[in-house]
Amino acid sequence: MDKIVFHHAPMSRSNIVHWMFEELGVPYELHALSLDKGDHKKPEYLAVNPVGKVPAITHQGVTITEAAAICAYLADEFPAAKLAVPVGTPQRGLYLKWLFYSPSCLETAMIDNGNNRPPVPPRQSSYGDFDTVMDTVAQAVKDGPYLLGPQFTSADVVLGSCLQYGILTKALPERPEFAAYLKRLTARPALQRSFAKNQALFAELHPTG
Ligand SMILES: N[C@@H](CCC(=O)N[C@@H](CS)C(=O)NCC(=O)O)C(=O)O
Repeated sequence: MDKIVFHHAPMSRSNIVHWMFEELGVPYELHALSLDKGDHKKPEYLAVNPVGKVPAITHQGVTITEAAAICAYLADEFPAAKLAVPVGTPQRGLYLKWLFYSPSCLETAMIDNGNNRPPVPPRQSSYGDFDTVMDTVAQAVKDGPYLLGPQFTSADVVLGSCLQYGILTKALPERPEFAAYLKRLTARPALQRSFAKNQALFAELHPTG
């Protein structure tokens, strides 16, 4: 298999992809960056991703950015892990819908809310209005255990990460449906491993004293 290089800054959006790798259990070469030290704006990394943001992966000569796209790509590349809904399956459309909904609607609503941005007219907004997004996500996760029912997919990695971050930073409300869903996600050994590894990596990159 062609080597996958993972350009990763711990405790950032690239934790989403880190969790994905833990779920997949596939090998990769870690290229660790410190956002605090500005590694992501250095020429070596700008040659990989000219936007200077993480995450990114490089595989088979192609660099892929955007956490959700990377997770979707990896889920398709490694079908044995069953983190994607295969083409030809009716649920595939729902799977893609949640993968796209998270960055384009949930995350945007979260960032607007967290920064107290005045709402734009709902017809122009990609997500409509904040309360509708909250109700939509609550409805989607309330029965569970996952977005697509019994199957855990990369859409849970993407949307669950956003939800977890938003609640932690108080940019999203604590709703019982969110709490129950996050409890199910944080019980996953892959997420627990990812969190522990990212804490250790962050400490290694940012020694104190
Ligand atoms: N839309 C991108 C956003 C990536 C992004 O904004 N990453 C942040 C880390 S959380 C970053 O690299 N920030 C550094 C900067 O912009 O200087 C994705 O979902 O992957």
